Amino acid sequence: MQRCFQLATLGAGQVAPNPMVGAVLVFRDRIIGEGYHKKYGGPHAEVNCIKSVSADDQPFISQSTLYVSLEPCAHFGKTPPCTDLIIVNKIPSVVIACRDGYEEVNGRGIEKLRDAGIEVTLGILEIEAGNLNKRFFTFHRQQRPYIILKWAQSIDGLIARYDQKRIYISNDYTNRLVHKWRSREAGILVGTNTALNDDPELTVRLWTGNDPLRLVIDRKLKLKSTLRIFDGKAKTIVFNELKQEDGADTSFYKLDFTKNILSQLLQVLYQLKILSVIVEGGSILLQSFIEEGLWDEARVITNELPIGIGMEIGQGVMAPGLKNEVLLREEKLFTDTISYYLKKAN
Ligand code: AOF
Ligand code: ZN
Repeated sequence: MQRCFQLATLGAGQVAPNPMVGAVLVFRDRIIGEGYHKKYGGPHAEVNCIKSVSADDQPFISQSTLYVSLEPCAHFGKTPPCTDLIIVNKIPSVVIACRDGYEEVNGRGIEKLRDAGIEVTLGILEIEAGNLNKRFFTFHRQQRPYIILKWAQSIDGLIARYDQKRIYISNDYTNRLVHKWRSREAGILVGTNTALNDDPELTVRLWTGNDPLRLVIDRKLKLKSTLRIFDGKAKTIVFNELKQEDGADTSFYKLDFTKNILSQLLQVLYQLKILSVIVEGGSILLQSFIEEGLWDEARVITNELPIGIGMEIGQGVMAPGLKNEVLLREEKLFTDTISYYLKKAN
């Protein structure tokens, strides 16, 4: 199963809104096939696994055990059901890490296998499997994207200057890591002032991978089209109260700003099948996610250099304050410390 997870992870950033899935076929303690879901719309892990079996080993398929990190699907989606493939290949035993939370599947795959007389073992490394596809499971269970809050702060807890001049807090190594993070998420969100003052591009440049969908809140549509987020390098959605319009590079979604906008915004993202979103500022927007308990993970970068030497930030905008957080781990990248937090379960 560990090997299934390793394989599954190779699909990171390529398979959303599908989950990452890996499969391994074992005959008498020997792996005879391996596969993973490589690309959205492409063959599932089980298909690639069975296809990988060499001609010499093919006679053993019907005596092997299939390990798979997610319940095999039982529905016709972009591809035919994996359960049928398993049944046709007469695989006698299937070991599954966890159920598929997608309503089209959700237990039906397991049922179908058992009905066909296949021995099914469920729940092997289930927690790890849940973590692996935390975005997918949160999306289907909570009907909203998985939300990651991210910010960089100085050692005295400031994230921006009062005079709105852009400052660079995290170092080059951390910036590269942040681009890797971006490549793993389906959407990236900033507030109006961050888009205006920092003029961020919000793309993946220091890493390879797909750009997330750029998301910006701009109630009165005051952001100029010369800003980098409108450069057409990736698609941008503007949440506003004035217009609704679908464009090739930029789309506009109307929200009711007299009501809670975060829940409306997340509803739109859910409909667009955006599995995850990384919120990169500013402080007010980040804090509103925290206040409403609408977050799953926070990644806080702290530049450890003393003020005056490292950043000369002076007085500025205070970093958000987390609530109900658990510190998962910390890592050091040269002058930066990166703290990973999870929100406590309600
Ligand atoms: C599996 N093995 O490797 C994956 C599964 O549109 P489709 O046909 O690609 O189906 C997508 C759904 O299938 C997805 O929402 C999830 O429930 C399941 N993903 N299932 O048996 C796989 N990636
Ligand atoms: Zn499948």
